[in-house]
Amino acid sequence: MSEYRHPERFLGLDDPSSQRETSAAWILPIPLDLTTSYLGGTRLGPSAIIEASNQVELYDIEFGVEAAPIYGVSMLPALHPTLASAREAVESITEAVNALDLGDRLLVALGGEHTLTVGLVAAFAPRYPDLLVVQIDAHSDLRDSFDGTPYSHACTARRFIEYAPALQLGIRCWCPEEVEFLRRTDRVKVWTAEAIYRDRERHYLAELRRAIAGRPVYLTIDLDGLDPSIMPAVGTPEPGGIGWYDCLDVIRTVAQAGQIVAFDCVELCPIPGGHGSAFAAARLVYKTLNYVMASRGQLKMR
Ligand SMILES: [Mn+2]
Repeated sequence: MSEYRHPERFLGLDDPSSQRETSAAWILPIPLDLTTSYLGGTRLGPSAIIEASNQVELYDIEFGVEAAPIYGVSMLPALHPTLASAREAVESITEAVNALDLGDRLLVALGGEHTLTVGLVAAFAPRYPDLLVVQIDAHSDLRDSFDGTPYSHACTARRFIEYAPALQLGIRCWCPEEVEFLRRTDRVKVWTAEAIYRDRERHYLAELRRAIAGRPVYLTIDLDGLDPSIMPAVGTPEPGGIGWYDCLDVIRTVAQAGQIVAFDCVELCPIPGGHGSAFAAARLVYKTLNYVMASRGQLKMR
């Protein structure tokens, strides 16, 4: 495995918009790639997103400004979890996040495989007792165990709902165990990718708003939740995913209806010629940052 490297700046921001102390958002690259089951390579996801971010246009038409320099984005050194076991990797992420002097800054984790979300939710749940997880994903990730570990990326949601209940959007792939679990749990509410696609009146956004109801939210974006036509570079591309504008609608609604305290963007698995996926991921992270900063009063909708 080659040494992990990524560019030093996010969105090409230079000083003073990227100073650690004054930035309202901190980017934490976590190049974890331990339990990936199909195509490996998610450890290269953070560097690809950061590199692509330097090509993203800073002007955001929804807000009518070059948004990032207004609130500031600083990049933290990459977090390399302990790799002794998946459980220890997750625990080391929680410890590292707990050691950050975040204040009320927004933490943005870039993965890396989805397992890392468990460590992050475990860090944030004690600070926000009413925390909800909103998960954009093709998979419900509710298996109790996979490939011999309860900390596989296929078990991500099953583990984090031990800390906070979840709203899942974009799901289109289940196993019988997950379907059965969904019948008996009240910890998970699902909007399938097909339901979102067929709901041309967007009633689901009002339901989502009601389900969030002002609560603190941890948002986890598994990029395979998006349709593979816009996001082919993922380990397990499933057809029929969320479209770009539907995804922005979801994230905008979540940011307005609740308070996003942290988010992650995971499972980018760079493939040759796949820079379009890295760019879409970088653009999605930037849009999410802007929606959160707008909800915090730092930007105004035009
Ligand atoms: Mn997934």
